[in-house]
Amino acid sequence: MIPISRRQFLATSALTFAATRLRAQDRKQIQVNLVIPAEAAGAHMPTDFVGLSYEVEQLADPAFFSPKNAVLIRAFKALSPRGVLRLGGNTGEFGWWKATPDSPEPAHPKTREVVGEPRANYYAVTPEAIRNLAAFLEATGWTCLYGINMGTNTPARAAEETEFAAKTLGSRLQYFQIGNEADLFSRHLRDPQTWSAKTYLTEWLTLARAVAARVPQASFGMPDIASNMSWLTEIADAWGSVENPPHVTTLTHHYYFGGPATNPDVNIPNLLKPATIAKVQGMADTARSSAAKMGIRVRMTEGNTCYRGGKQGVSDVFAAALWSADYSLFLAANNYSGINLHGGSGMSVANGLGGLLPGDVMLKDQGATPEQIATHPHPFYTPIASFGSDYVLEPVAYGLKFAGSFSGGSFIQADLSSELQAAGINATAYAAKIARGQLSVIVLNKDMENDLVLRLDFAAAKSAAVEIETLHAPSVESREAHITRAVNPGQLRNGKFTVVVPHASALRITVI
Ligand code: BDP
Repeated sequence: MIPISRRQFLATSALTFAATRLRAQDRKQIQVNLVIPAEAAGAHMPTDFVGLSYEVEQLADPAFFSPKNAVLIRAFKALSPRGVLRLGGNTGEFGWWKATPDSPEPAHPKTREVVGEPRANYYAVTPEAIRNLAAFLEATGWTCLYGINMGTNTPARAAEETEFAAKTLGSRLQYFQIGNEADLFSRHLRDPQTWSAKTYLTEWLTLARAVAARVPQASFGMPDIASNMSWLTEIADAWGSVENPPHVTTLTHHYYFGGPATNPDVNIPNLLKPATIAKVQGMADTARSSAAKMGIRVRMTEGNTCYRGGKQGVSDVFAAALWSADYSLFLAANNYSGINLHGGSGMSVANGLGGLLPGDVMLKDQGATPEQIATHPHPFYTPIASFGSDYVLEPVAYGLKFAGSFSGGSFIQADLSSELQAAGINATAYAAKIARGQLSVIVLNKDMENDLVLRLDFAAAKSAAVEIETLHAPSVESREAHITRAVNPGQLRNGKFTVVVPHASALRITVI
């Protein structure tokens, strides 16, 4: 350390003090009053709303989702006591079912090698991997959505694999998904001249029927599209004329805020601005009305901040926690049955994307050595990251966990976010009657400058005691996130409670 003289020290601290004062002066306190009605007439948030998405290729290492992977089990449980693990992703199209150690690798169909698209890296899915997965789910308390290959599979192999998976996973299996982001198959897996929602549905029905013939109780989620929401409308319109339709319980789609990492628009201010969440409304409306037509629910089965592996400084910092909390609650309030944020090992995600992830390429530009890049253990967006033999929850997972505290509750229909934004603060709020009938409000102050002075009026509160949980970090750029519970934060007075929600933080206030 360079020694510092007292004089220099005083000069530096005076400067720091002046800077702090200046920042504090710039900062405004915006006061808003919100009345929280008691009627919970809004959407119900299922107890298993929270979820993660991993590449199917993760199964190529049977030791990953295994009862022996105690550190990963602990991380899953810390995120949710009843989450949903979705297996899918681009690598899902290249897994083949290897029923016995002697089963020969089948001949694979020819696919096009397209730069930037997933490469045909085939790997085997074995009974051992599925047995370990079942025990891993048992140990975590989670269930799964099991993805099988559509891109390069045959109906016979699909039937064989799902038969084994259904038998082995038992009640830990919610449903099967066949194919990942088939709306993008025209790029490398199918003929762009003929590929459409219609041809997809025909192919999907052939595979699903082969599965249902062998596993009569099989349920399905579909179509797991990347972004072409018109497929949902087309499928819902066509569904009525499908004879003896397989048992589909969930309409599924994906969503990434932006990407890839090299795109300058993928930045913290854009991630947090009100329009980011508002834009998702159209997507949610299409999904919801299509699902209603089919008499089923919607799930956002894969997504995150930034596609192609995420972006350093955006996907892996506290801003991502504020985004994921807001986005999760928004979807839950829009009647989604759940959300699965994508991640996993760097290798499996990179394999699904045809090589080095853009974020890793950028690491190289910042002077990282080839070894550092080759061994970068996780994509920047992953909710659970590996460091050596440890697995830790990343900020984006903390946002999901924080939102998950409403699981089992029902939303109170009140557009609190509009009231906050009308007052000039970049904040959103959701109110719910949670599991034991308690009133609870989550307020996300995504404003990077202004603090929110919130006067809550719980007109119908039956108790005066409150509990406060805070989602916070030193700044939006911090590589950390914390959830802290306040002890004795105060009492309601005539149902009213005033609380400050500091800029770039979130609070959950519950009448207990
Ligand atoms: C989706 C794929 C997934 C990728 C992800 C990404 O399903 O396999 O890892 O995007 O771009 O398209 O990061």
